[in-house]
Amino acid sequence: MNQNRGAGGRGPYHRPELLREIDWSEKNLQNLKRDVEMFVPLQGQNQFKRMNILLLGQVGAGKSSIVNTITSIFGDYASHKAESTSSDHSVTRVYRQYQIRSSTGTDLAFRLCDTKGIEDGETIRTEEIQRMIGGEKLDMETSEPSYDGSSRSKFQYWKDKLFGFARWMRRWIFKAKALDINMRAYCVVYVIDASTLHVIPENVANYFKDCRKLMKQNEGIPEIVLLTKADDCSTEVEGDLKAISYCPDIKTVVQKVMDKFGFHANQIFPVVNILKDVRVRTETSILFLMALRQMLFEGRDHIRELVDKKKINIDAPGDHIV
Ligand SMILES: Nc1nc2c(ncn2[C@@H]2O[C@H](COP(=O)(O)OP(=O)(O)O)[C@@H](O)[C@H]2O)c(=O)[nH]1
Ligand SMILES: [Mg+2]
Repeated sequence: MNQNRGAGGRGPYHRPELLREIDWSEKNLQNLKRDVEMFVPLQGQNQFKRMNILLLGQVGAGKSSIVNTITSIFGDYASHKAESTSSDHSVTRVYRQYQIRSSTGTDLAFRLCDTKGIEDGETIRTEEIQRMIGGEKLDMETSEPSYDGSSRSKFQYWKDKLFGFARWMRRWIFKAKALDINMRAYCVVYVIDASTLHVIPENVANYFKDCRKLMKQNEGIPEIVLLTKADDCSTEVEGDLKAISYCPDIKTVVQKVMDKFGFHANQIFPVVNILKDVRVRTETSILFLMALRQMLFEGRDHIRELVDKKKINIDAPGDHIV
């Protein structure tokens, strides 16, 4: 019998091409969880406590929900620690780092850094993104994105210069190099709403392009895309999460992200966040853990490269762990 023909042999049968081969078994879930729980940023170097993962994207794309989903996967209950919003205005007002813990309460070796996100019509200066990558603690309280040159007043310009100089002095005085290594981001995640990609505002698209350039300039920080709300752009996925690996609608969105922003397919992970669920479903966990493992492993390779190139000094005197 011809394998390429559908039931009844009425015409050619095309099995939808898989986006990514996914093993949905409980065993795979346990393996993925173990890989993430055992992760250390740099083997044999306990100065390196945590690897920071920076979440960037539009307000409402699902960044805070991602923090909640990942917290829930390890906590074995649905957590809503990171405040998620249903309006167009962000409730994540500042840059916030979330320490993820296992169900036994031990700190895992990575942190998710939730950002306010870009709003429709807003322009974020690249210096602001650069500071987010650097994870400067000072900015945690003040990382409200600012507007670019055209709308910046002279006063704002000199104020920024003064604060920049103060930050430089602080670093120089306190030799806070180790603060930097534990605060910096070693992987960046672009959070994109799959259901509204076709109407993504121009400023948001430009923001992603600027970010990509900046990551290249920063020794090629690894980049991953989390394509959220896959359930909102495909009824098939809404009914059965497993359809995410072959559904043509999802494949189309992935292709669009590749074309628009120049990502490779293996950098893009379609996901669905937990929203009202009481427990995290196995399929949800597998999708997120696959993405998370990729972020951690790529981040670790990046850290090794930085150490080899002497771009970070893990033995700097005066180091202190954050
Ligand atoms: N259907 C669906 N809704 C989602 C998903 N992720 C987030 N949302 C909803 O999108 C809205 C914005 O989410 P939020 O996490 O606050 O976005 P943030 O502004 O990027 O932090 C909230 O109403 C969420 O419930 C998802 O995967 N599927
Ligand atoms: Mg948020």
